[in-house]
Amino acid sequence: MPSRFLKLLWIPKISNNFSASETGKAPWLDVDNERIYESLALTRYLGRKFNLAGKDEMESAQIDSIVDTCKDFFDEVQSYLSVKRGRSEGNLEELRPKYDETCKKWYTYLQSRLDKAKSGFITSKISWGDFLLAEGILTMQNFDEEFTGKYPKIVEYKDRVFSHPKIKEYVEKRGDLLY
Ligand SMILES: N[C@@H](CCC(=O)N[C@@H](CS)C(=O)NCC(=O)O)C(=O)O
Repeated sequence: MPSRFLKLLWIPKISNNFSASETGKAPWLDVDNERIYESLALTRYLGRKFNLAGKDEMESAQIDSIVDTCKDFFDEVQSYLSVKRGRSEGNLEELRPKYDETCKKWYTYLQSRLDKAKSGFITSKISWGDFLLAEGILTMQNFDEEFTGKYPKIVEYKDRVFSHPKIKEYVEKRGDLLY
């Protein structure tokens, strides 16, 4: 399974050994005697711990909000992407108008948040939310050959996040991830 999921193994203490999971799901994060299940809960925890969770309560709320909105977006386009990836049967042409409309709505909204923040990120400085959104944009580029042409400013945003000095080397070294 050459996916981003396995890459989590690079990070000590994040595990995907399903048999050790009390919920039957991965990933989880072990910290001392505590265990955090759920990808967003553990990402949010790491964001707070490493000062990547917004400068105040409002910024933290805006990060949580846009991440939840992004999750809804992917739930809505799932049926199209799943057929596009060859994981399920379906008629791409029939699914395309709804997919296009959902993309337009979500990426127009994301662009408006970026324009409002003026920092190049979703809040006044880079946050865990930007990491998550950038990964989602890479996924869209991987599966929709028209995406970059349609949303060049959104792709610029992803490239800005990935060229941040603290993650640039990691992003370059991890290689292509088709997920
Ligand atoms: N809401 C959970 C979903 C986790 C999830 O579905 N993980 C998959 C792997 S990506 C899993 O554990 N699948 C095993 C199973 O459902 O049996 C999260 O975001 O952490």
